[in-house]
Order: sequence, then C-alpha cells, then structure tokens
Amino acid sequence: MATVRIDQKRRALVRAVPDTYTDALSRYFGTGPTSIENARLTHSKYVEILESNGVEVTILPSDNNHPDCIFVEDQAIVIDGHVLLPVAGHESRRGEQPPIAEFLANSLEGHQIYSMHSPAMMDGGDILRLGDLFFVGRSTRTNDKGIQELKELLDRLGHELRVIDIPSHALHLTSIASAPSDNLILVPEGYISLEAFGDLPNGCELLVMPEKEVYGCNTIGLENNKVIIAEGYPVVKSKLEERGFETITLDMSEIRAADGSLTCCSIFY
Ligand code: CIR
Repeated sequence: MATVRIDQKRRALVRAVPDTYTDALSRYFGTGPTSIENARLTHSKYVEILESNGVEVTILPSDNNHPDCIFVEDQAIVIDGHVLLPVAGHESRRGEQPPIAEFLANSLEGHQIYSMHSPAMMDGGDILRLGDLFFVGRSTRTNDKGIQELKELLDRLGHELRVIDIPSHALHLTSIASAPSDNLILVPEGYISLEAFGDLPNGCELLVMPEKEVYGCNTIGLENNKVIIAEGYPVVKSKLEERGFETITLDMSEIRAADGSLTCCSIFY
C-alpha cells in the first residue's frame, strides 16, 4: 500500500519483470507464474495507467537473480519524504534493495534515509496508510522489532501506528486490505477482525467485501476519485462505483500467480 496520501502520488518507481519471474515465491493466492510475456504485458499496462493519470513513472531494470524483484513496495517505505529501508521478511528477497535505495537517495535528496537492522524485519506490503493514520501487519514477513523501528519513525513524524495481526493464510496486510481514498479502507470478511482497526477518524470507514473477493481488496487510489482495481472482482467494482469512484480495471492474473497485488508493484515517493 502506498505509504503516501492520495495527493502525494506524483511519482512512482517500478521495476521491470525479470526473465526468472516464473521462479517467484508463491504460497498464498498464487500457484506460480507461467507466462513471463503476459506478466510483462500486464506490467506495461500498469505503467501506462499510472502515467495516463499524471504519475511520473521510473522503471528500474530487472534483476534476474531476484525473481520477485518487481514487488518493489516491499523494499522501501517512503513516508512524507522520509525513507525506511526494511530488512525484507524473506531471505531470498534481501538482495533486491540496493538499486532501489540508491534511486530513492538520489531522488529524495535532503531527506532522511533510515536502514532497519536484523533481527528486525518488515515488508513494505504490511503497511497501510489512511490519511495520517498508519496500520502495520504483524505477519510472517514483519516482526515486532521491525514494527518498533517503523513506530519510532512515525512518532518523529507525528503519525499514529496501529498493529494488526495477519492470519497465517495471508501474506501481507495489503494483500487483503487497501485504502482507495484517504478515508476508506476495503477489507474482506473472514480475515481480520474489524475491531483490530480501532476507532477511525471522523468521516473514515471500513467497507467490508465478501471473503471470495479478498484479492480485489487491494486497490490503488489516485487523485480525482480514480481507483485501479484488479479484473474479476465485481462486488469491489460496484461498491466503489456506487461511492462515486471511477474504476480502472487491470487483469492481474500473472501477478497474482506470484502472490503479488496492484500496490506491490510500485513505490510512490
Ligand atoms: C513474495 O512472496 O514476496 C512475492 N512473491 C510477492 C510479494 C507481494 N508483495 C506485496 O504484497 N507487497
């Protein structure tokens, strides 16, 4: 999930699909990608959608030694121009970070960059931002020490952090929830207790989706009430449209096959 507010989504970093993508990790939604060509097609449509909605996109070259390298969201946490570089929760993904860190250091000159240190670990995919309120998933990828380091940064920035336990059949918090706007969270039935989100600020609410549309709960909210959604989740689509959102649909099947969702493929900065 983007860790920036909707109005801060001006620039995004993505990373090209490597030749080794069919070796990407897949344990949750996915049974493993089968077509690199289709993954590349989806990825280029993803970039096109962002660009046609006014986002300046930079594409980092892929890294064949890291089949999961397109999932850049996990590798850097950008909050109000500050960057926290987490220790990725899966050891095989730890070498993905250096080019991303270097790019952000050059692009966000003058801003503070903090590096997390093991045994703390965290995937950026465990963070969800609702306006100025943050949620973090405690998951197989994000531990208490990692959460403590994120909290220290958020304390300095004056933002509140709430912790949500992620069930063992889900990868990340953002695999099952997202904020299509700064006052709405999409969340599926049957994964997280709604109480875990606590009292939301005035005007904010949880929109509960059927359990079978869990994958569709990952969306990317953009300015002008637009939201990118995965193809094939009709309830998510109609509920968002009822609320006045303009939905932009993308076939995510080859990304889902590696447990990736819409938000995983970009870092807004
Ligand atoms: C992994 O297991 O790490 C990748 N195959 C999928 C990462 C998805 N990232 C995300 O939800 N932020």
